[in-house]
Amino acid sequence: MFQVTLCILKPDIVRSPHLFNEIINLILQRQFIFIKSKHLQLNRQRAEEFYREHQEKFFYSRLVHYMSCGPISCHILGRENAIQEWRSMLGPTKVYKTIFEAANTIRGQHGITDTRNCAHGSDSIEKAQREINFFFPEFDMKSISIYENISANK
Ligand code: DGI
Repeated sequence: MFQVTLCILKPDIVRSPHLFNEIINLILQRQFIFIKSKHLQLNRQRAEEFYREHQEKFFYSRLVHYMSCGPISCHILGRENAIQEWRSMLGPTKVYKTIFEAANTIRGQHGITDTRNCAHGSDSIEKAQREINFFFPEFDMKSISIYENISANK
């Protein structure tokens, strides 16, 4: 099934043009299409809102600090099974786990710590909708079929 997902390249990636280009190329090689892209910097309040499901967790404060410490790059990605495909390219949330099971993933290659894990991907259809709406409120989910056709003709 054709799906859309939210991809965020976090501050450590955006501040390195070399890594940024490398990851964009990897995404293109895996047959994703870039439907919309935005560079922006979250303020603390917006970062808190994006991660509010984690507000009771011990890492919340450092997560919010990290996500608002510099520009991030947000993308709506589309392809067949986009949510799971992008998550599997990303690798596990916790970077230490990549040492054993997923060294050859984006987090395995470029994640620095569990907080600074370099990139984000939505983990369900509902989350993808909420997260896309958070960064791209102007995006009409009903327009997805247009991108499905573009993707099919690639
Ligand atoms: O969807 P994910 O980003 O893979 O994972 P998530 O929604 O459970 O967590 C959101 C972010 O919070 C994650 O990308 C990094 C951070 N995080 C999650 N678990 C931990 C964590 N940070 C630290 N330091 N320790 C954790 O156990």
